Amino acid sequence: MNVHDLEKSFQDKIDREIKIEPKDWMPEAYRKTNLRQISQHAHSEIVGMLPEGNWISRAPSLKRKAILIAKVQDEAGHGLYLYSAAETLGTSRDQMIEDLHSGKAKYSSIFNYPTLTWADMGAVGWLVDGAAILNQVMLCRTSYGPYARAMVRICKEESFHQRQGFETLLVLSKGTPEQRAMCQDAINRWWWPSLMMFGPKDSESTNSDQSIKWKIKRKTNDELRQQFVDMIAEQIKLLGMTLPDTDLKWNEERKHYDFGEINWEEFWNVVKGNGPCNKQRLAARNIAHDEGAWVRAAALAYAQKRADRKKVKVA
Ligand code: BYC
Repeated sequence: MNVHDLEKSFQDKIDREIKIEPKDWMPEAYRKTNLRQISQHAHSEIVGMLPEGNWISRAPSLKRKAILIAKVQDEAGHGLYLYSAAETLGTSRDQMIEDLHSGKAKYSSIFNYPTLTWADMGAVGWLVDGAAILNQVMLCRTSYGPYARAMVRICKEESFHQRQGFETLLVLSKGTPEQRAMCQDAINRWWWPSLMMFGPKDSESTNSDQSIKWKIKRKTNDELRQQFVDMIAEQIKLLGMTLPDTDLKWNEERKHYDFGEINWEEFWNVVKGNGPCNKQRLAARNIAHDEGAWVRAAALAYAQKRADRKKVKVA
């Protein structure tokens, strides 16, 4: 088959909802787009452990601490499934990690904001994991098999994360005036950055058209963002709090909430590495990697020892 025929039968498979697997023929651009998105996603999970890890030692009770530790461990697991899925596209984990540590690779803008109070743990769970899960439910049906399968498991854990975030805020929303103020302040700070997680407007999104044709993405950035606004605008009523957007109102004609304009300058500034915590996040990852060198060396030495023992037994 020539390239044209290969491309035709590839698109035909996508159109018939047949998953693309690592050893199947795929256009180079499809491989690169998946690698870009999956590795960015993996990095987001790993960097995403930092803002929450910040509160493990200061959680207000043993129960909250245990829940937060479990959640942060889940994020580490998500990162590992995703690095494994990305490796099937022909790159090494070492290379991906090097790209993250050097600042070459992107990760979600949201993790470059600081977590200032305990209420931020609730807001991150409810809003950040809430935004992530909408995107990830769609990705359970993405066309690349290893990515779709990783997503199924991740979504199960992510929906627990969102509920625990909401419950944390619900408790604060019924607390003292100080706790209620802390809850509202966290919502105010995390609302707009959460909307930015879905990426630029469709008209500015460079990758969306092709990714939708290849069914890597099934919904556009704006469609998912609207779905998120509609969901949160209802859920916030249960908290008795408000969203920091005076333009937010139900539009009967559209059957959706209208909402205000996102500060895109802020978004691109954070994506380009100049957000409030970009430098701090990369420094923390680099330090953790350097300090973990002995663990990797020990694991490799142990694996070598086991392999040598096996060889002796076979001989
Ligand atoms: N931040 O053409 P577009 C989590 C970049 S973590 C930074 O629309 P695409 C969690 C984009 O990469 C969940 N960069 O791109 C963990 C592109 O640049 P390049 C993270 C962004 O890929 C711990 C350029 O802007 N989720 O759940 O079609 C604790 C143009 O954009 C962002 C995922 O990673 C951003 N927000 O669509 C708690 C989901 N947005 O690469 C929770 C997987 C855009 O061409 N990823 N850019 O140089 C996706 O679904 C898609 O990649 C996106 C962007 C929707 C994010």
